[in-house]
Amino acid sequence: MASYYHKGVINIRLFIAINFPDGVLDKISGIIEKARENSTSGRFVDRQNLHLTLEFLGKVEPGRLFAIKKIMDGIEQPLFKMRLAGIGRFKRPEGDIYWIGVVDNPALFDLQRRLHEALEAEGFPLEQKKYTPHITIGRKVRLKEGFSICSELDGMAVHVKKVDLMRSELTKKRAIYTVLYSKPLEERRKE
Ligand code: 2AM
Repeated sequence: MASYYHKGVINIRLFIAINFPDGVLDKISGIIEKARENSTSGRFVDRQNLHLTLEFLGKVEPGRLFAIKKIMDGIEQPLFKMRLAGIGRFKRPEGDIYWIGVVDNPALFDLQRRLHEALEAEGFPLEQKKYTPHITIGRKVRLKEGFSICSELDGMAVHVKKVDLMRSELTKKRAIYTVLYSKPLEERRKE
């Protein structure tokens, strides 16, 4: 608890993400359900928590929210299309992490890089690891012998029309994510 407090202010845990339309969430949830039925253990991500993170900010003073919104308002990236890729897995002794990848996409990487640079220039301490776009679907997962998660959405198009500032509250049972602010991406201007 102590780490939430700094000079008497309660910090909030934030990240910036792309959330998905219902059709995409339905498809991913279907994959998760099959995996859940064919697993012996695992913490699978709830439908409403599925997202693609652009930047994880960690604990931030509420007074800094305005600066983040201003940076998001400055995004010049027009709306774009990305495609989902296959299932990835990080092997872990306690059970594996499974995720859905995204087909290499210059608009996505450009958006992420610009956000990252703008947030850093405003003094937000960010992680420096290489950006690997992924949608986590389950953690600590052990699948039944002989079952492997089949993506079914390889190549599925996702139209990215907005970028969301998310609050993350960690409870004992689950994470609760709330959209605090949305920045709509604009139609590409006609020449
Ligand atoms: P993950 O799915 O790979 O765990 C909210 O926690 C989102 O921020 C998740 O998408 C999570 O990615 C991402 N994230 C990135 N770095 C994080 C960190 N150090 N701690 C928690 N979440 C992080």
